[in-house]
Amino acid sequence: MLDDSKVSALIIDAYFKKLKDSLHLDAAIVGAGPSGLVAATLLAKDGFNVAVYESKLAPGGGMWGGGMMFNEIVVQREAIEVLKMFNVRLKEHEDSYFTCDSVECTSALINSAVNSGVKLFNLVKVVDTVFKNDSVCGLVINWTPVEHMGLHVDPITVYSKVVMDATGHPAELANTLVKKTGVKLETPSGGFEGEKPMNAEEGEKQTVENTKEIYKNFFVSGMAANGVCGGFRMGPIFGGMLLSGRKAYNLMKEKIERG
Ligand code: 48F
Repeated sequence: MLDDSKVSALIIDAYFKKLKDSLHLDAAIVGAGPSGLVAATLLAKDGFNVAVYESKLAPGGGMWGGGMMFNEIVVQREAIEVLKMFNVRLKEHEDSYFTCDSVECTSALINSAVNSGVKLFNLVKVVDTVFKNDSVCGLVINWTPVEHMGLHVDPITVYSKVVMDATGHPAELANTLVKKTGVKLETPSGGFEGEKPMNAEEGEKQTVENTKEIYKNFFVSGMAANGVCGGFRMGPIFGGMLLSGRKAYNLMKEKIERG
């Protein structure tokens, strides 16, 4: 006989174990778009304790819908080796362009992340950083519906050796950090530069160049990196996002190991 209370107890116990195991992390990544998922998966594969927080119900960010809801994406040759790690099928075209099904690609990234040991918390919105001794050392999290409904409920905190803003176009966390602390970031002006208009060629390069530690223990990847550092947007070509995720992985790994 099926016992409903057992079903509830199993869900609660499993979730609370995940939550409790995430109070002291090696890496806390905000946003489950392509750059955040690639970085998180590679770190978890190396045995680091990694959590990704995603405010929406479905992780995957801006990759599901391809370009204007045509669910195919373009990836350039330089990024193919990253995609191959996730077993995504690709179709090769002339001039070193590849396409893949955006639903297959997005679900493969999500599946690999969870399979590699990333603790993925959907419906959780990151609302702030924890800031001590002039460095970022954690995140402030709450349920997305609490934030959306404007309920007067305090969030909770998690600590992490490194934190990454992978929130895409809004670069929400970096923006909040600057507004609240006035710290100087590793950007041309030291402040939040803001994203530039569309220029796929420049944007693709810049999203990788701009992937870095912009403040102590605080990294940016993907479109958030271009938002903070003043790079161009690039539309439905995703090589830069994948390469940004891999670069972020290398930088964060080095930082965690250095201590
Ligand atoms: O935007 P997104 O896919 O990030 P990305 O890795 O990739 C950008 C591309 O998808 C695309 C593009 C390529 O040409 O320009 O836009 O830079 O995913 C960011 C994720 O972060 C979540 C958001 O719901 C999305 O899934 N997010 C944003 N703010 C928060 C958040 C927050 N405060 N807390 C938790 N999740």
